Amino acid sequence: CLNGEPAVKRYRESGGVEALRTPREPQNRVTVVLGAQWGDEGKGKVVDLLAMDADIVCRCQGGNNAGHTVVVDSVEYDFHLLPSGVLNKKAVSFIGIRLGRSGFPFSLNLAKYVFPLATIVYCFSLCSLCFCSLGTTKKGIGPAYSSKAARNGLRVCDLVSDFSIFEEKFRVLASHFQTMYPNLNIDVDAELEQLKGYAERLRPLVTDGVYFMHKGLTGPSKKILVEGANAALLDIDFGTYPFVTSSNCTVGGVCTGLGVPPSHIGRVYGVVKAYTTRVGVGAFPTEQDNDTGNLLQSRGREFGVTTGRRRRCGWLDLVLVRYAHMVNGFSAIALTKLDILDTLPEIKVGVAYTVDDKPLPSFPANMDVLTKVSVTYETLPGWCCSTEGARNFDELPSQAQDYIRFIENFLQVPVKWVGVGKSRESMIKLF
Ligand code: 2SA
Ligand code: GDP
Ligand code: MG
Repeated sequence: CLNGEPAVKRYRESGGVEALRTPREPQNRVTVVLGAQWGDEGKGKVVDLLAMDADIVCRCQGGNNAGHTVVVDSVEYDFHLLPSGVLNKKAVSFIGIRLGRSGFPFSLNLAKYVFPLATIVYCFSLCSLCFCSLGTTKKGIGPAYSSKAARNGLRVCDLVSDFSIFEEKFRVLASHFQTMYPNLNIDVDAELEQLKGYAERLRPLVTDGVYFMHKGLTGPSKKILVEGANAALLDIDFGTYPFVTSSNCTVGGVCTGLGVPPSHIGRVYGVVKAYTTRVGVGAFPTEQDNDTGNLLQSRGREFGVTTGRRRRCGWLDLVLVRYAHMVNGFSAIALTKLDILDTLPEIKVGVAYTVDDKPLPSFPANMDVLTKVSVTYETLPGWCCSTEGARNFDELPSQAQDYIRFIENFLQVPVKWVGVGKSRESMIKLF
């Protein structure tokens, strides 16, 4: 106490208290890119574009269930865990907390190593209430996040600290899971040997995420980009539960995943595909299980990047995107894959839901209700010509321009980019 006295005196005399009480604008803010539907909207491509002049590119949630595609100079890259901005050599790539406070992805993989076997991943891929399939990627996402909530997860900060303590915890945990799942056969010594090797390789790459982000946010001007994985309707809290992933894929996940204060959240860009896809199971009101769906699937090459599963396809559902906007507060939208609609003579857009002829005031939280909704569509004329070569808004056919304006008007959010092909160049910037 006495030691601190001179410091307190100096603080009082300098009038520092006044300075502290004066509201200050946060210095740097993060720009966030989020999926606004059920994933695979083209987030990777948008992140790659924005990352060209970023200083830091971060992943904040999810795991290697994600598959983000980036096409540069005709080379296609699929990212699962690494941020899609990794192609910019000047930017530091950073992977947020997952199960631990240290900035590295390993905590998730670690949980997977604790429950490595098919039995457990399989158990977590079923709904515990009715045992129906949840359509997961079987990458261990459910087990990892369950372990986090059960507070028995081993974290990356454990791995890179004293390995003998880590080993002790690992053995206890392995025997706990062997008791829970008698068929589970873990070669604990072999796992530990492998993990020890990983610990050595990862230690130099691990940092305390909170300090790292704080430094980036409060130091000299920096462009910081955050890449959301999965999407709003797969969010564990706001998505189509239980057919969701286990993380928060909406904007709150940025704060909890990176330790970033909300005041440092800047622009939030929602990525919206010009139609809708869903990989896995669960209600999908605008799904077209017909020729239209097949056309979108084949023209859009809609296959899962991680599992290779065929994606279900349907019309753009603006009720759903508006709901995603309510949760995320999009500053603007990147509308991708407009070119996939090029051959359609008319295009439908879902604008309202009814159940038993009664309009629903909001996107239903209850999946039994969502399964029953009838969708009211607006039909817009197609353009029946290629948009692939368009490089500015004026070069798009007038019907395509109207389609974009219709979306903006419905959502009351501006469209900032329009995608007309896979490559970086085929992203039209509107403003
Ligand atoms: P999980 O594995 O526990 O996260 O699965 C839970 C639900 O989340 C869905 N999910 C996804 N949806 C779209 N894309 C994802 N990534 C891959 C891709 C998917 C793939 O980019 O194509 O390859 O199949 C992704 N990851 C998870 C999943 O389908 C479940 O509905
Ligand atoms: P993410 O998970 O949101 O990053 O999306 P994915 O990479 O899983 O799926 C999007 C797919 O669409 C990838 O194959 C992209 O290369 C592709 N893609 C992205 N934008 C466009 C676009 O505007 N037009 C076309 N034709 N393909 C696109
Ligand atoms: Mg994807």
